[in-house]
Amino acid sequence: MRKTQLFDLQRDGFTILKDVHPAERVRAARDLVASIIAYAERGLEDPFFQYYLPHRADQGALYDVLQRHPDFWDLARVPRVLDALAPTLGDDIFMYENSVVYKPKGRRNAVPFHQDFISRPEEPLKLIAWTALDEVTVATGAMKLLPGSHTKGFLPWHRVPGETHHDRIRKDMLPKTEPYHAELEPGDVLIFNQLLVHGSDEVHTDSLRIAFRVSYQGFDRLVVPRGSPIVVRGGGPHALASRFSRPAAQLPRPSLLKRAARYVGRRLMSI
Ligand SMILES: O=C(O)CCC(=O)C(=O)O
Ligand SMILES: [Fe+2]
Repeated sequence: MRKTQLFDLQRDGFTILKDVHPAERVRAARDLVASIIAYAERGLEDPFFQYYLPHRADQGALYDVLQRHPDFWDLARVPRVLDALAPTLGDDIFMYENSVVYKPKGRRNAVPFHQDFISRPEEPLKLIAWTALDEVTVATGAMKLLPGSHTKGFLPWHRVPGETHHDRIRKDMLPKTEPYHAELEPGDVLIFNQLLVHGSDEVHTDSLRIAFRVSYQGFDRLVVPRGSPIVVRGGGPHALASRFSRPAAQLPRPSLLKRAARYVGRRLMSI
């Protein structure tokens, strides 16, 4: 087993959990991803298109796979990962979004230095669990992490329209920290704070360097970018009562116009 330095989520902005998933689980997920990529590359219909983001096999991103393929639950809900999130997020945790990321050969597949969800700074903090399904080395495109960069808040950034990873940290504002290359074995999990500056180089190897990533949030405020909120741990009536104490009858009702639009939308969807 490769030796991994010890990193602390609070201090460094990331940590690495070794051997979280057994080999059979990783292999099953890896096979599933291969078939999803093959389907996406054929350009077949996406029955989920109105709820979830379309897969981008050309960019090495398959979105919202957990909602489409419940087998991913085995990777997303493992106690060791949730236990590592709990000191930061609390005991009630839900999934914000999830995706599979990989390095398609022959495509521009570099990921410039960025912080996750930088265009939504008003939202609650997210932690990301990045599960290696393949061996991850410098040669196959390991994530480059700037230890401690999460302590500086959101950094000045700019958007490059038309690029896959369009939002990136301004080069002159990057912390002058030596990047750590997170080399991982299949089944290891990298957990990082969304504020941690990270990216990865362009590589072209036969390994697709597939990873399954989930971003998680606590219950301070429920926000999801698309689809529905999905509770990953806790969230029972006791937690709801302690956080959402207003009687439902007192909540503001959506306007007549909104209710009418929703009704028409539902009718159209049932056609
Ligand atoms: O796949 C990569 O190299 C980068 C992915 C990334 O930025 C992320 O998972 O947040
Ligand atoms: Fe990222």
